[in-house]
Amino acid sequence: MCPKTSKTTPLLLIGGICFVIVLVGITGITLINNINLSNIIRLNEKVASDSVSNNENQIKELNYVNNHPRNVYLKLNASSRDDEDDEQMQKEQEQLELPKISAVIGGSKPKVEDNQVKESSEAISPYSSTFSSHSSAGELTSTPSGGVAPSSSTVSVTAPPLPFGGVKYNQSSGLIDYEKRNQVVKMMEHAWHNYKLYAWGKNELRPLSQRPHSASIFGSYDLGATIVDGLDTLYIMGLEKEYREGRDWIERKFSLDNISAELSVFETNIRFVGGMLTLYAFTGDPLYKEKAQHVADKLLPAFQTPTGIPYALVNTKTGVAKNYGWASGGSSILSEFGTLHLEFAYLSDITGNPLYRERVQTIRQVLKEIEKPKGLYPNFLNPKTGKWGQLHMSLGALGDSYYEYLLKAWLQSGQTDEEAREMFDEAMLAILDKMVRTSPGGLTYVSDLKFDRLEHKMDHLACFSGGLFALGAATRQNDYTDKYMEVGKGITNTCHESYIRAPTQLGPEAFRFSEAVEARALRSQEKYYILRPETFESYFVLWRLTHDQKYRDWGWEAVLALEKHCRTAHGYCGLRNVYQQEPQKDDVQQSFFLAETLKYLYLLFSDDSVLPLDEWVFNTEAHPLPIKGANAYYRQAPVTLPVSNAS
Ligand code: DMJ
Repeated sequence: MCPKTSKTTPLLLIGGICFVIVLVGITGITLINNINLSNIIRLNEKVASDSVSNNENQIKELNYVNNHPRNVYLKLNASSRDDEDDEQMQKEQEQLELPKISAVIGGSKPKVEDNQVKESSEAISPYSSTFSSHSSAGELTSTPSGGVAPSSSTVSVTAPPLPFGGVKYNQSSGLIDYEKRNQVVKMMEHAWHNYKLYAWGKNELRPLSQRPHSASIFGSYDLGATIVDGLDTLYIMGLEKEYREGRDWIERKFSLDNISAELSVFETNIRFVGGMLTLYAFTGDPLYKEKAQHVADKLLPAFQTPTGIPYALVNTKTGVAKNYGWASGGSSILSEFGTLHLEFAYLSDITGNPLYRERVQTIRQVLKEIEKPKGLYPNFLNPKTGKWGQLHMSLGALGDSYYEYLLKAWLQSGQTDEEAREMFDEAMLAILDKMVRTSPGGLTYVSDLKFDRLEHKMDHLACFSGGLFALGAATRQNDYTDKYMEVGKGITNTCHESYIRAPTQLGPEAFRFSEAVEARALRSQEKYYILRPETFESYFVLWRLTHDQKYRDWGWEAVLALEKHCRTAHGYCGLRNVYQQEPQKDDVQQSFFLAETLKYLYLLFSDDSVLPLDEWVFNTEAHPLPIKGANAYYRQAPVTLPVSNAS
């Protein structure tokens, strides 16, 4: 209450006190409203999850090209819709009373403009879109609002119409585990805030010594690797303030011009090009498309070889490219030159410049036509002669993501790139036959093969293949579907075993199988754990495809282990020996910990409608890219220029 009057109290003072009281009241009400609002959104999200059928342990088939309801809808509504139609769709959606989910992703309002590139001066609001719930299976709805300041360039490619109303997409969904998911968000905040504090703009953080770290793959320059790699995870988690800090840094600081860095073509592609492409798909912000193209252009000189198979390293200033001295007589590495397809193909589609796709298509042709020993792909190929180097084969280091990109190129194309799927099936059948084995204790593993000799050793890196086999099974029904799924589950189980057989509950870099040991590292240089994501990636994929609770339980075990052994006051470190009770920490917070490890764990505890697997395909650094024909955020440029004009 304010006093009425007083002879001794100056009127001005009373007025001031009243003003402050009113101000505090208004602020309080606003805060309470905001808190209530976010609670309501969360409640809606929970209700939405609870209301759908939860078909436990059923494998979902992801055959969406012809029968995905969105595609059916798009075909039926091929002609562009005007604003009136949009309004109508909005009304229909309201009538359906679809619950909205607060998980934020996506970008500027998707709207059909005769599939044209549109000049626009409107601000892009990357937080303006929300997932609608399961009856529409993660369709993105948009709520235009003010937002991020306009970027330097204002060209944006509009997205196709979203099928509100008219289509009922009955996708079963898992529940959201809020408590566990929030824990992962807190881990991300801890990792990011400490990077920001001690290594901002540098590549990675050294949490123990609280200073920056940079690996040679980043060419000894400050490229903000953790920012570019981690930004889409922040976006998915809805950490808006942190996202904006990162975007701002990229806009103001990120450039490869005027530096003479010797970059890894592979690492730069999967982390920087891949990261920027995902951010472009999410937001439609042209900044990211420009940066993705800028980086990819710096890599192009590496492709100037007699075969078109690129070198491993390229200098950003001189364009001089070369291979690693240790790689089998000047060879390029399968997992490196074979892991460019998703990013380069998508870059061509959003820029209208076919050059990038042509470069990776050339690599594809070489690999398609070359003779493969026993149907297998060796890890080394000489870019000058087009001949294989040492006949070492692996689904782990030096081979891994090549196989991943065969399946995913097919998925990304909306299952139209049949050549890629055929090459994938041929390769995986050979691997099943020659490299996948079962241990005496019944553990399925995929062994490295050197010439004709099985090593009975599996890299942690190969643990991604549990998810890969399962995804291969879920996306095509054929003679090998059941085998793929069985092996996918088996490998994921084995990787879990490699974790729980260590006192830290974290898995070693490589593990072996013999009469004496199973799923355990034997050599000291195999016992470390560097915050790698591959095992959690498989938990995530298997969870999405089966809804078997054990995958979430395993993921949670890993969260607890990371918190116990890898967390420090200033970020997360790897471990030097997972078999010690109190292992020494390695003092490096890898950028892929933010890009992949925490993203997959977050998604593991999220609802299926956050990045549905029939709309998004993850690059090998866990940057999700949209699937053509199934995802409104593909943002394809309408015109593909003839190569002579484009290059
Ligand atoms: C990541 O950079 C990518 O997943 C890559 O394909 C292999 N290894 C690391 C993480 O372990």
